[in-house]
This record gives sequence, structure tokens and C-alpha cells, in this order.
Amino acid sequence: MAMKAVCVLKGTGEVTGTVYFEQQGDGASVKVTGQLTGLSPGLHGFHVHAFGDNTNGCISAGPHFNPHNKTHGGPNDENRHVGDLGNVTANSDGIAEVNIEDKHLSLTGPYSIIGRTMVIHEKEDDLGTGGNDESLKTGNAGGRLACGVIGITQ
Ligand SMILES: [Cu+2]
Ligand SMILES: [Zn+2]
Repeated sequence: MAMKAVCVLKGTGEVTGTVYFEQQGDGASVKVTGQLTGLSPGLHGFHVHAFGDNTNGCISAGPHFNPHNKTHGGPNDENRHVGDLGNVTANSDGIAEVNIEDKHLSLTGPYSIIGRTMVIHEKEDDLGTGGNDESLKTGNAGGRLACGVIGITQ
């Protein structure tokens, strides 16, 4: 059965976005598409964080979604958090088109990302190659510009 989800990202500043998720069935890869606006040009870390909690803004979403206790990595690394989608790239108008196909995300089962939070960051994610402790936790992606809870859609 195909599953679809959506996430509307908002923050305290200019950055907003809408991201769609689609999975054709259990174990299939997840397509992530959409657009983010109001960014500074360049790369911005983009992750699924553990909690669907925005009580105190994006910080309440907690760390990267990491049900298998791995270290932070890039989307193409085997050793990565489930939530590690790497970076999106904003153009000179501050618009980032999202078009990702990911084999680690799921919209079904015990490690589903439904009800968790998508976060877009201030800085580039170093994908775990930064050579310090923080790199292996967050990729040194800096502040959380906008976020939203991932919810089921039709
Ligand atoms: Cu993040
Ligand atoms: Zn991570």
C-alpha cells in the first residue's frame, strides 16, 4: 500500500517550506519532494529529528532520528542516522528544490518518520567528516531555521 505524508516547515524567521513524502510500500525507498524558501544561498543541512514536538520551537524536536544508535553521516553512508538526508542547496533567490530518494526513511513500521520533525538548518551539514565530536552528532549544521511535524496525507 502506498503511503503519503506532508510537512509544512515554519520558524521564527523568513524560512518556510512544504515537503512531500511518498513510499510505494513496506521496504520501498521514500521520495521526498518540495520546496523551501527564504534561505541564504548555498547548502543547508536537512534532517528528520526524533520528536514531533515543537513546544519550544524547533529545538523541542530533539536530536536526529537515530533508532539504530549510529553516528551522524551523509545520505549515501551506511553508517548514518535514519534522519540524515544531507543538504539541500538554495539558489541565489534563496529557494531550495527538494528532490531526494532515500532508502533509510520509512513511512510505515516501527521506524516510521510519521509524527517526527523535519528540520532545515542554518549551515551546511559536513556529513560527519568535520573531524570533531559535533560532526558525528549533528554535522555542525548550526541553528534550526524552520521545522514541521510530518503528518499523514491522502
Ligand atoms: Cu537537523
Ligand atoms: Zn544525523
